[in-house]
Amino acid sequence: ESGKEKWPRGEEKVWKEGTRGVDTDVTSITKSIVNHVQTSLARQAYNLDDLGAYQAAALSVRDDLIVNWNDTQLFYTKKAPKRAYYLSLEFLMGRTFDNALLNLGLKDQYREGITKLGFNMEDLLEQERDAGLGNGGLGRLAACYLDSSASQELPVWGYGLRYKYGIFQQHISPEGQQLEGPDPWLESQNPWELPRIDVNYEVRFYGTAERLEDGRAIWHGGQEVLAVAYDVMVPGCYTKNTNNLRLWESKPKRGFDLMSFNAGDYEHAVESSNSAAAITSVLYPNDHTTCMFLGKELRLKQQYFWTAASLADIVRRFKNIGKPITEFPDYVAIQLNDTHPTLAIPELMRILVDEEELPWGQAWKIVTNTVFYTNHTVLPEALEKWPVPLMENLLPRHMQIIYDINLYVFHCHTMFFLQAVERKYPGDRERLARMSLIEEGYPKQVRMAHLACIGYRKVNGVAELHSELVKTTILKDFVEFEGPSKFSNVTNGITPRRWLDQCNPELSALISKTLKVDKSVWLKNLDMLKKLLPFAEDAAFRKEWAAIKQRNKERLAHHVQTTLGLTVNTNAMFDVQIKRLHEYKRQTLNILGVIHRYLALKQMSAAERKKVNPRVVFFAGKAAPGYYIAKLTIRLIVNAARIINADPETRDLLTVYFLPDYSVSLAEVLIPSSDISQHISTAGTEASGTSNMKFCLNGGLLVGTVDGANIEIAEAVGENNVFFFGHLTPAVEDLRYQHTYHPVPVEEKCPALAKVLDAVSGGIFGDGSVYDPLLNTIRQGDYYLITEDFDSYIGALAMVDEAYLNKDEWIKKSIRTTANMGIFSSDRAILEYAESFWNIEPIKVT
Ligand code: B1N
Repeated sequence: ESGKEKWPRGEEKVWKEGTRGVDTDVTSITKSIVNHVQTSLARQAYNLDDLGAYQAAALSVRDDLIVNWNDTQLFYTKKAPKRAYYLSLEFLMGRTFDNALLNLGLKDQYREGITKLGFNMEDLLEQERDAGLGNGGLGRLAACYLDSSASQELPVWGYGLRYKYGIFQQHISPEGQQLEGPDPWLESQNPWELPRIDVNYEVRFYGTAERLEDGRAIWHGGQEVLAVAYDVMVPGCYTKNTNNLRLWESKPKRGFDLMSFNAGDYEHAVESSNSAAAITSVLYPNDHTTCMFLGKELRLKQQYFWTAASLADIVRRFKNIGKPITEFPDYVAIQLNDTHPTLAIPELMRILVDEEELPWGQAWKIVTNTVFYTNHTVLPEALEKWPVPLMENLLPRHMQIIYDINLYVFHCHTMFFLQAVERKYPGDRERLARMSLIEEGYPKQVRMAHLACIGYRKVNGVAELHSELVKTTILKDFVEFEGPSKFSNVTNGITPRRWLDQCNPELSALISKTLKVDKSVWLKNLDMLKKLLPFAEDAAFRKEWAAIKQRNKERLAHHVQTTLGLTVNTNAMFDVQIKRLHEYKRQTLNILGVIHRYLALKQMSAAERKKVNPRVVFFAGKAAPGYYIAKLTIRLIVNAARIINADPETRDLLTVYFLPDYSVSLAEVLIPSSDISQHISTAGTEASGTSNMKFCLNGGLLVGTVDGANIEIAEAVGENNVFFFGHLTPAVEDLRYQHTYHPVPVEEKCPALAKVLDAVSGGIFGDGSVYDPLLNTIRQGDYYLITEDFDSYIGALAMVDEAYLNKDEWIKKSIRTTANMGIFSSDRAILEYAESFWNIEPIKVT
């Protein structure tokens, strides 16, 4: 990578002749596949199954990716542009094969070649396992940003962890309980990564930190673990630029502890090697629930292991350019995806002060000019805090540095942090305590968001409302202290490659045909979708549009039939809510609404039922394994579905499905089939949401609260094309206060909801008492305000029914929605980061 060596060795002509390009004709492709069958897989035509054929085809595509990847990295090294690094504990990549083929523009050729070899493209695509290295939106956002960085030719690398087990597999027991199984995604070999055994760093834990006279310290003793790099190629769309996602795997520094081994202490020898390997063995399956990490040393170990290895790698690459360390911020920008990598601040300080021997003030200036922080949630339970005793034990030097930052770091390079606060607000002890990096208590805790907020150059939220809330709630004191200029917004985005072209190829083709523009153009300039607007008035176009939606519904029905053996009514409206199970996301509101509908249908005469719109409701999503109420919600959905779907009086008009094991790949089938999708969080709780954008891009209409990116979507597509309901953010605090101090029984507040709750308690879906803990969250306290929003929710769904009766108008709404979604491309978002934060520019590999 250094690019300094003389090359090539030997005869340049011989090297040139041997250099491989990217094969684009069908014959070269089939040759390459057969070659991989024979040599890489050591198999033969007569015993090749779909899995083998997939692997051979994947290896063939991988050869092309490697060529582009290599050229890109060499080009970057030579040009030495400023680079940005995206540090994220989660990258929810999903499958790679289809995406790579589309981005390389080789899908048709591969399809032809694969057919000639006697296989079916769709079957091979199904062989690939999802890379599920994330929980939900935050991890998928990181994956979309990588796709956009490469597609927009920006020099951006991702850094993450190579978990041996990704997000757990979800099974649903016959009683409706979620059961978790491991996700051994690396069981069959992964063609999309390149092991880089030679790229490795030692990472230290525990031990002691000895302060020296000159302000430096020496950290020694403890345990050393090896971080080994695995590189995942990230191809841009219709460009040679292929970026890198570097994932770290932990390994024992030596195979095992030889001393103990020789002394006959085999157990101790193996134990220490196991504890090193454990660091990257599994993704933590909790999102938003930091309380579930509390005191989890392994999670803190993951965070440090990953930040330390990534920073060592970044610093080494910078040093290869040969510039003085003071110019670090001119060549490097580091974006921290939430507070998970906040240890980057004390770690970079440690490198600069202890190893590079810079004075503290100069080091601090470098750090605060390099690092940027994105906040993804204002939920108080999600704010990371680490117990001081745990930190002191695991990372003694970093704890010293954090204390130093708190007390001695001059803010704005002139004063100590707390001293500066004290001076600005004399005598305001409360404020001082609120703002300190250390929260008093037993034990004391380090507040990672505060550390992030003083160590970073810019702080941003992920949608307009959320960025405002960050400034007025969790970081209010900091905004008052420093002024608002450091705080800004970049509204999230999604990649139209995966979330339109790949998951909805027919719609993509219709768009290209209608706009008379090749998809390689509009997929990278998504605002061009606006040109679809006039076609909403074109009856023939509407017919094609509707037919594609219908075929996507049938594709989903086929999927449900083959995986679950259930027959879905494709003449019904498809109503979808797919996301992590969480009280704030209010899947409970949805299922209670479904039950309300069911009870209403039961009351109707046969004649009345004839006028009702058939509806199929889909749910999918995982619950954190320790999140009892979320798991109970799944149980209610599954058992309600069982009874409702079996009722001969209503089943033509209402059915409910909980699709197990939600994943990126399942989302790709669900999203293009939706007529409506639900994004119904309590106002002020969903930072942005990104699946809302995916549904709307595919012409599904949005039912939602005035929250997160829903607001900006409505602004873009027109409020008459979305179905809003519920209280607004400013009302939430007041309502919660009333619920706590002046509670009114549900029967009075919302009789319609009370009936539904009584039906569930009464046992129409089996033993009603099972659901008491869930129903009591509504009856008492109702923190997420289901009683407050229920009536307007039911009202919104009634408006949906009415609107759906006029099919022509409905399709127009659908077309207009898609046409106006251009600004939610992650290309727009990543260019905002590049221009206003990182100060990096596109650089086209030639
Ligand atoms: O990040 C997404 C947003 O679109 C969602 O609204 C937001 O809920 C999500 C701790 C999180 N916020 N916080 C997390 C994930 C894992 C974890 O360990 C917190 N995820 C979000 C993208 O901006």
